[in-house]
Amino acid sequence: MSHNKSDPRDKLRGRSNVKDSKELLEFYKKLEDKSTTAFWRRANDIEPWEPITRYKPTVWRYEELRDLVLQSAELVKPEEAGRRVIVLMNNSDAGREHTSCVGWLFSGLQVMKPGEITPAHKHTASAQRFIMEGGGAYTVVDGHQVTLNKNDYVLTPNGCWHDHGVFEDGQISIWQDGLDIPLMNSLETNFYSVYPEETQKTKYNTDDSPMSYGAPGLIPVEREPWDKPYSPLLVYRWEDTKKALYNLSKAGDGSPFDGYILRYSNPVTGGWAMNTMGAHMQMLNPGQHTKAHRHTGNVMYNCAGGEGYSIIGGQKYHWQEHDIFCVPSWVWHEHVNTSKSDEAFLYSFNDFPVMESLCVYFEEPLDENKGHQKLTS
Ligand code: GTQ
Ligand code: FE2
Repeated sequence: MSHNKSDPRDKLRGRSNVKDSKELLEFYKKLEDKSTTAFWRRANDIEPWEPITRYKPTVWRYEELRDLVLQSAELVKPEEAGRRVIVLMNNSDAGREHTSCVGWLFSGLQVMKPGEITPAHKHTASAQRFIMEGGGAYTVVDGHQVTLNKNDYVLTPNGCWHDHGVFEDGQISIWQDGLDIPLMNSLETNFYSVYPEETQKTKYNTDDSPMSYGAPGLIPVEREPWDKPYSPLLVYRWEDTKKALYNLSKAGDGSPFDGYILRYSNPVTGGWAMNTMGAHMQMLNPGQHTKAHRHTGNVMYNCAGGEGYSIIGGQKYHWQEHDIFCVPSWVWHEHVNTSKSDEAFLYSFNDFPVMESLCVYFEEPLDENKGHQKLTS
């Protein structure tokens, strides 16, 4: 966290304001020799007045990436690559250092052709996937096979065995993976194992998870009570999500910052579907321009339909279907649907569950200028 800008508040009592002198510089050298340092030399950097993200708003345009992703499918085999994924990296030193798309979130585009599989494995990192293209794909999570179609949202909770594939009669499939790999590596908690066989044998009927837990407000009673620390619903179908958004739009005004927005939740607890990452789908009405706010926590967006732009940190970033962009911690943002006739949909995933469980989720609206940012060129 580098805080090089001088802030007039740094002159206040309680801030570090020590001038270097010859004696002090000699003293600092002696400290360094003993693996120590003087707190006041670093205090203003490590105690910023407010969060200073090292990540930059970044856009990944699907038009530019799609061909490269498809090329990867010709160049390497998924079983050789382990996972054939093109990683999205934040346009910043921190992004490259941590293989991060923003903050502690990793993301990449995974492609699979009909008949291909990704070998079974598990890791401490949790994963979620947003299906951008294709059909006739599936994943197997701890023996539960889940079929996947466009705009479905699917979970691979931490520690679950998983392998994926596309059926022989399916279509080439591209999905956006979101994992907490940078967080797990920063916490130094990341374990990885390979399954004894290339793929898991499914242990349940295909789609038993959505067929058991996918009906709104209804939880099966004939099963063992669900006691795992993540959602028993492993896939959230686009047709259900879309219907729920249109219904929500008839129920009221929605959020001033996000339009109509739904959280993918654990149907048993109502909480987040997984412990470290959450996700939303939101809908903006034709012409809607939301108000700006900012919050701690990092967000990766994927336009699930429609077109518009977001103003992030005072700059405009246009998006259309399947463009991906990020909003780093504590950066102002607002969204605009530029169509006069069609709704716009934004899928997003985030690290809010981490922020909330550590009691460090903070949020504020922009008060000035009627809640809209001034554009900086
Ligand atoms: O599909 O299991 O993008 O383990 C990165 C790591 C996907 C996966 C990624 C993974 C996977
Ligand atoms: Fe994985």
